[in-house]
Amino acid sequence: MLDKIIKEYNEAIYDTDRDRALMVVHQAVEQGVSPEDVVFKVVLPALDLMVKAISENMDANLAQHFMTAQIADTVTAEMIAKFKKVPAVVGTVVIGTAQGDMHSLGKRIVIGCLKARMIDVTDLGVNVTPEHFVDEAVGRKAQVIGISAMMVHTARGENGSLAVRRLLQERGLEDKIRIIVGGAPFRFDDGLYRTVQADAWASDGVTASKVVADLVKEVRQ
Ligand code: B12
Repeated sequence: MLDKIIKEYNEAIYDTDRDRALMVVHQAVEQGVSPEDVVFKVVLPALDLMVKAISENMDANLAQHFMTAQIADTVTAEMIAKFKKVPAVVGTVVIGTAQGDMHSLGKRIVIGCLKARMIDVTDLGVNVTPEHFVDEAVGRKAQVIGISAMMVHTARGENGSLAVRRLLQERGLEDKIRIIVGGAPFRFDDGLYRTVQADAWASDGVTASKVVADLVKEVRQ
């Protein structure tokens, strides 16, 4: 039965048909599939598959990628409320687009993926100042600051990750908060994250959720 549900769910998200995807999971639960299986055997593998389709053979487009993450976010939130044992939150992240940068689509995909992996995320929006990143991270006891930058000058510039790093140093927060960056410039130069003094980078939302989980562990050790 699970194979049929996986197939129907994957078809629905490839068609960017949110209603059909939700109907598939609702029917699955009515037929006795556990909410845990819906999340771990249907929704998360579907996210992995979409990223694979995008990155390896381009057999998917941005709308499909975007909707997969948004649907995963919705379904996961709904299913977690029905879990027998509420899963522990993996970690807390504040994420935003660097100052001067208004691009938001990639960040929204990342947020959907993080939430689907039980990571608590606050979206700080676009054009976020370094001070706001750090103040919000401290206020929300976040272990990770996520900075999205889609343009070369906002990725490399003085108001993005470099400034956030400087503030963390000045405020003595470097052992409590890690920085992860992402966006097109980091995909073109996989060493750029070091240049801008971030702790890590990720090429997509699914990878980001795994890297964030590792960063949270580092901070908690
Ligand atoms: C859509 C788009 C826009 C839209 C943005 C709409 C929106 N709400 O986001 C609009 C039209 C508003 C726009 C405006 C501009 N844009 Co524009 N835009 C793009 C475009 C075509 C796609 C970007 C996108 O959404 N990609 C899809 C998403 C899914 O991919 P992604 O962002 O890379 O995100 C993935 C990963 O990078 C990663 N990721 C993303 N963020 C994060 C964060 C973290 C923490 C992690 C771990 C991972 C991660 O995960 C995501 C999911 O897989 C790109 C070209 C391109 N192909 O990249 C140009 C592009 C980024 N834009 C560009 C430019 C120049 C501009 C403008 C200056 C144009 C102008 N003259 O006005 C303005 C800038 C305004 C501003 N101050 O920001 C240039 C940048 C050039 C450069 N090298 O710096 C590009 C590269 C186009 C080009 N070839 O010239 N843009």
